[in-house]
This record gives sequence, structure tokens and C-alpha cells, in this order.
Amino acid sequence: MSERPTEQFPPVREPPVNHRRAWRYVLVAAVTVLVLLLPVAAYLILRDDDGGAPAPGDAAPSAVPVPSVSTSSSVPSSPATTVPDGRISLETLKNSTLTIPAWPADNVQGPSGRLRFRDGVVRISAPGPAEQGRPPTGTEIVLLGAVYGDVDRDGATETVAEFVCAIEGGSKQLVAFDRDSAGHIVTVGRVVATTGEIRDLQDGSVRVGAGGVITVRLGDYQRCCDDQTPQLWQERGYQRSGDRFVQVSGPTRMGANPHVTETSVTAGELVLGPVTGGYRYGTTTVTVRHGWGTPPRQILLHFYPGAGLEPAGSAWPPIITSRSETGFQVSVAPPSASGVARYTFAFRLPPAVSRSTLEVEVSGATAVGTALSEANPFNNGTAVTVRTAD
Ligand SMILES: [Ca+2]
Ligand SMILES: [Ca+2]
Repeated sequence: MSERPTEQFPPVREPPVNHRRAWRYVLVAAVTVLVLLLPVAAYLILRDDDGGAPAPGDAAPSAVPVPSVSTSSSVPSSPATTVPDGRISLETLKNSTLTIPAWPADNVQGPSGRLRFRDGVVRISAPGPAEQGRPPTGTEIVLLGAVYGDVDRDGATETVAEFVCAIEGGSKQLVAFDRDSAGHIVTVGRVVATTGEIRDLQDGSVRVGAGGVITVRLGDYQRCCDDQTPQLWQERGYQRSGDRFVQVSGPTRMGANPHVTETSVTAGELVLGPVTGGYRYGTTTVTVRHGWGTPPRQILLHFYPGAGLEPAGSAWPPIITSRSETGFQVSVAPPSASGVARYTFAFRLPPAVSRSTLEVEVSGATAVGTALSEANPFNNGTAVTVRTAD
């Protein structure tokens, strides 16, 4: 791409400080989280039974039958050695110190390890702002519910509990608990979490069936706020094998959802050279990856240049930003399915401006420019390091 000055570009407005970010919606006040989650949490916490009854609106899975639920009543009455009863009531769980496995790296972050729950909640004190391109930290961890069954096939019942690390929506994981011989609550392990293609876990869908198989309905997309993106749900089963849970039933990949894609962006440094013709010039290379989901037909790149920085050269694609937006947007050809594409863009900065900034956001779009929903919305922005070479 040319680094030569040109007259072909419209003047670039300097963006206001508080410009749009792809993941802006996760930073809204925690009160909204409570409004969203409390009905679900209340429903699940009230449903302190063996998990046998389907949740309202829970469609019957077509491929995998829901087996009957094992309960503590099935424990052999006179074992030679006593197997601890791992059925832990919700009331006890809600006010216990529990060891929570780590939250997925590609979803909302939160504390793990030994956490003290009070009324089913661990509040996260003063989570800082999310780093560009990284998931934010949640405001609280909430126990959403529990079901019971013999997940390790030792004749006694364990507890399988669902947790969310919430901000708006958030990371979810399913964790099995037992009691040791001294009666202490111990963590058996994580059954499944919202990571990779798995972005949501349907509340109230967890069952423990024959053979200790834990079934749960998993979604390819998590809605937030007024988002109406169609989700795909599928049931998968997990069973204890050795020291971990492994998938034993259901699909291993999410199906095709024409509304959902997964793209991500990174960018190299923008190094501005010596002053030539009244400006310092430099280029940055933007790398866009398609992870999974519907392959975009085009990639929309939104640039937010800081003080004084503006596009340079004649090789820029047409700028398609509406006047109401800050920064500017261009459309480029997408990477191949599950592939990587790199694009180089030239900028210039007047020497009177000693330092500037540049942020880039990416979204995959349809042929007519409609942005697709992002399975992982946290990796679609990046801050470019801007520096001068001398
Ligand atoms: Ca057991
Ligand atoms: Ca993404």
C-alpha cells in the first residue's frame, strides 16, 4: 500500500474521547445484571428438587433421551465402607466456601479457587476496565441452581451446580461437588463451561441420568440486553472418566447458524517515520481471523484515530462511515473460512502532534453489509501502538 501523500481522502474528524467500542455493552451498571438474572436465579433456587422436571419452555431433546434421576434413595443401605453422601442442599451451597474452577479465558473473567458464597453470591470488588481485546471481569458470581445424582458411580449422590460470572450475561460453568469422609464439601470437577463454540448454558436444563451422565443444553450464542440473535441449542452429555468429565453424548460441534460468526482482530505497531512533506508517515498491518461460524462475506474495519492521525496514501478502500459515527469505516475482503487475512493501512501525523493513538474494531458482515453477531464479542477490538521511529 502506498505511503505517499494524496489528496484523495476526505478530512478525518478527530474522534471524541468516549467513542464506540465493540464490547461497550458489557460495561453497563451492575443493576441491569440483577434485573436480568434475578428471575432466573430465583426460579432455579426455588427449584431445590432432584432436577427431574423440565423447565418451562424447555424443548424435549430429539436425539438424547433424558434418563430418570438418581437420588440418595438409591444408595445401598449397607455398604462395607461408608461412602459420603454428596447431596448438598441449595441452602447449604448458597452459604458455603466452595472451590470454583477457573473461568474460561475467552469469556467473562472472575475469581476462582476457594470462594465464600453468601446467599448464593460472591461479589467481585471493583473490577477494573477491560483491556482492549480481552474479556471484562464480571461483577459477581451467582449460584444459579443444582441437581443431584451419582456422577462418579460409587452408589452415593453428588451435587451438580450451575454458576455464572455475570456482567450482562457472562461466563457459566457446571461444577460437581461431593463431601469427603469428614463431611467437608469438595469439588469433584468442572463438567462443562462456556468456552470456544459453547457460548451459553440453558438455565434449568441440567439433568443427571443413568450411568452418571450429566446432560445439559448448550448454545452457540449468548444474547445480551435486547439482542434477538437466533441461538442454536443442542444437548450434550458428560460423564466422569478418571479425574475429569468428558463428553459422551450429543454433537461435538455447533451447527451452522447464519446469524453468528466468530472473528477476531490484532494489529501491528504503527511506526511513524521522519517528517516528509509536512507529515510523518507509517503503516500498520491489521490481522483478521475467522474462527468458526458463518464465514463473513466482507469484513468491516472501524478505525478510531487519535489526535492528528489520519489515513494517508491512495490505496485505502472507500470510506463508508455514516456521518453520525466517530472514526471511519472501510470494507475489505474477508479471510477464507477458518483462515487469516492481513491488511496494511497507511497513516500520517503532523509533526506538531507528538503522540497519538489508534484503535481498530472488526466485524464480519453479510454481502449487503449487515454485521453478523459475534460468538465471542471480546476479541473484536485492538489498540494499535503508535510511535515515531526517531
Ligand atoms: Ca457418587
Ligand atoms: Ca469475536
